[in-house]
Amino acid sequence: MPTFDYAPAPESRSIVDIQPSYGLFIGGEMVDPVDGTVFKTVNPATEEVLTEVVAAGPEDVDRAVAAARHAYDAVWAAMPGAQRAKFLYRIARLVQERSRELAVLESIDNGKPIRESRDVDLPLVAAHFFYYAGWADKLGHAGFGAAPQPLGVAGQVIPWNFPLLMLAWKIAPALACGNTVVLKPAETTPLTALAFADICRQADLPPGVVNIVTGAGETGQALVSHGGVDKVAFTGSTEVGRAIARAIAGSRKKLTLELGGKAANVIFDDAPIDQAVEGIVNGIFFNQGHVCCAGSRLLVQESIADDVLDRLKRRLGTLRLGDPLDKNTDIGAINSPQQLEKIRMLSDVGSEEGAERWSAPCELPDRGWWFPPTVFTGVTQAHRIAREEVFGPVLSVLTFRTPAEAIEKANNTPYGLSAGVWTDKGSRILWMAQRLRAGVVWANTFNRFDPTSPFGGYKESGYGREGGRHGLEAYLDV
Ligand code: TAP
Repeated sequence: MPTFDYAPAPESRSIVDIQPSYGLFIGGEMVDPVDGTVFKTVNPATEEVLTEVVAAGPEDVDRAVAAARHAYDAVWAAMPGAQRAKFLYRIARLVQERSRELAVLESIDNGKPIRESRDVDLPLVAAHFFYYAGWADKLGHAGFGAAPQPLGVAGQVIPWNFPLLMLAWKIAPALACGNTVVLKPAETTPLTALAFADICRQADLPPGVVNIVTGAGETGQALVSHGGVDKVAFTGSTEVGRAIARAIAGSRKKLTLELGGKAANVIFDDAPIDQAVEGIVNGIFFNQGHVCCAGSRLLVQESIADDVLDRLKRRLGTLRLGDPLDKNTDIGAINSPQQLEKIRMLSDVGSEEGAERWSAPCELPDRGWWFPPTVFTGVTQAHRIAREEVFGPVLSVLTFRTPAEAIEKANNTPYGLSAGVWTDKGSRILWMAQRLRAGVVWANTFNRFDPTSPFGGYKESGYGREGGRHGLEAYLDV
């Protein structure tokens, strides 16, 4: 337990100016919907209604796709790469200039701690635009032929766990390659995408190059199935990813899917235990566990399991849960009541199936949606909490005796997005990395992201890569 209490250190909200309602960003302007309806977006930490946004209808989506097509044909595709790069650099600089405002807005709309939106999300958003700005005039040297061509209009649908960062992952490479985009943010986190629309205007981005249509699943469905879209990029659940793959099968659309995960974080007995415990905490409790590549299955070598668990529980007792805008907060709010319900349901199933449940002793605020950091021990591979993505602050602990057993258990999942290995031996890291069926393998660290590094999955975690040189391929006609 902490030896002293922290005084509250709230970040001021005054930097954020939330309008009473928002339209759609189409053709460089905020416009009223034609057939859309409106819905409210809520602060998950307080249940306060923040503003009203549009659920775009099929005609609105049609207008956005037409604006993107016009911008593609009239300006963007033919623009020299060095010119496109200037716009991307400008966007990156504006994101940096407005990063405090965007971080506060993200924390209000999503519920994530300001420490994370300020120190992780926003720096990575800017880094993505800087990185892909650098590629825009060098596409002929990226390994996809001497003069690779863009695809056209990209329809992009993103989830709520890293709203602005997922937007950057989608928009930066698409624009660098000469495509125009229509992006749909998640229903519960539209506000930073709408702030990004304002950044596009500030950057003088030609109208229609970026279009933002807010809405729920139906809006996403209308976008990905629209006949004028050449490329679909989706990040979200495996279930919706499957539906999208079915919906566009047989069309000429190119598709990338970044889906769910159930990563193993493997701790060997020669690992530096204190660092590994920090890695476990960062792996599953970062962003309330709403992370596709979260280390949600801890595989710990049997001989050190008791020691690791003791230290882990002690460490979890020091995490502070509460106001996302407080700079001391480690664990913020769960993004929506639906997600909280799913976390509760799967945790209850964990108990019913015989796993032992432990939650960090912390008070949950009266209003808003919260779930304490929770650890299940005595978990077997048959348990649902070991197989299904909880997408919350819930860790399942399994043990192993030999490296071969660790590999077998780590790979025993329909997913394959990421994995972590903690050991003192470089040779073991390489041995493990060659055998783990995961798109990313972290060694003696976890949840580290870099725009230069490709990210993506095996099996039901999807196909295609985002980030790095590989991320260009998804937006080029190759
Ligand atoms: P989903 O429910 O799949 O939603 C993702 C996005 O798709 C949202 O914008 C959603 O709109 C929209 N959508 C829903 N139904 C659709 C349909 N039929 N057609 C087109 N679009 C549709 O996922 P989520 O709950 O927001 O996010 C959590 C999941 O995302 C987790 O499984 C997580 O692992 C995964 N994820 C993966 C990655 C990578 S990089 N692999 C990164 C982050 C998250 P609404 O907002 O209205 O639901």
